[in-house]
Amino acid sequence: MLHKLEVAVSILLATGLAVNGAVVLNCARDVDSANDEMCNRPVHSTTTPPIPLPTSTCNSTATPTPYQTINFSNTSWIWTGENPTAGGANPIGLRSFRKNVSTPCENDKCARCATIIAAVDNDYQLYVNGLSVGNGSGWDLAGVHYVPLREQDNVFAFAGINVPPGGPAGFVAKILVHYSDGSTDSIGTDETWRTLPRDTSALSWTSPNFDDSAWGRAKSQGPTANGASLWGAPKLPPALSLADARWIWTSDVNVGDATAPVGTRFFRTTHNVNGTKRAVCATAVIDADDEYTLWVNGVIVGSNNNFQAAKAYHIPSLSGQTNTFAVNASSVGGPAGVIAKILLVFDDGTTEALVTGTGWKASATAPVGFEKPAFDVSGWAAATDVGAFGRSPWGQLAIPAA
Ligand SMILES: [Ca+2]
Repeated sequence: MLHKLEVAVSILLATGLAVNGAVVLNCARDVDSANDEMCNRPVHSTTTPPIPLPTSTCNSTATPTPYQTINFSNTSWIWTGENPTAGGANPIGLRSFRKNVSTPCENDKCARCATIIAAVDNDYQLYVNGLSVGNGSGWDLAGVHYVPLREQDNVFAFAGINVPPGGPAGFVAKILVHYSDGSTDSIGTDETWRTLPRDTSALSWTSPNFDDSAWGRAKSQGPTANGASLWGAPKLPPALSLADARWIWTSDVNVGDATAPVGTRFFRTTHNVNGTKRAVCATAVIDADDEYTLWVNGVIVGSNNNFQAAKAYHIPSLSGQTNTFAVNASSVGGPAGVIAKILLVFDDGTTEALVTGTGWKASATAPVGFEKPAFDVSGWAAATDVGAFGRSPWGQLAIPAA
């Protein structure tokens, strides 16, 4: 039996998602039942150490590309099969789903990063090669996650949690693998995924070394095509939100100005890795009024001249420690601004967002080669903040879907 205070705590914890970083079981309904001891336990043994990525042996020949939108085509909602009726009610609690993906690393084609979209009834936590890389809730709107991969063998592990009052349970994901030569593969949830029809909290099941060969196969709860299952096709979020980025320009423009001098301006930021982790790849979303070119480490990422529509890019290869992003942007009339977010992915599974703001450097003039990492920006001023994302006349923009 739990005391009153403990009951209150377990109800507080019964949000189904991260508490101090650990996913907990959702036990509000059965606080006095025999399941008490299963409540509020982490989804896997926290003693499993993350296994860092080995140093790459593969040349990366991929170049930055427009972001490749993924979708849930050819995937199924899956669960354990504890209820043989697809879309039927399932027990409350945590279930585990694993997929081992082995791809040869040869001829400079090796797995490097992945984009993952996922949705669930009700909550999920995502692990890649034992690294906790994200979580999400709900079946209407997918989550998107950017993760580092090992070169050959990768294990994708999802904890799916059916929260009180239980009812149907389903999980769907699509994984887009980016290779070092610029090619891609996609892997979706289906009946090849491994699962067990019970709680696995006591197992180190998120570890890449865990042997799941004795596990059974997931059971389809219906395809993701609209109308073909209980949940249908989840909506996709933007590749990245720009909500916390600022419009910037040079100091000849003030916040909210409706006009700016016609001309080209130059912007840079350099990110240095903190600690021993290494940067692997990145996703960028950028927009400018009126046009821009974006570089990473002196290499062109892309350019555009439609201020009403942001563009997204996949940056397949970063330098491990220091990465420089440079933008030139031109205003041909009316207001002027640049707004961007760049999400860096590190080899320990963490990510960090760089957003435009006064931390960027800006200049009204720049010599040839200003985009090269070695260029000295010490004479440049801080960029001028000309407004929050959403300000008039740019509004919410059209941002490519994940
Ligand atoms: Ca449910």
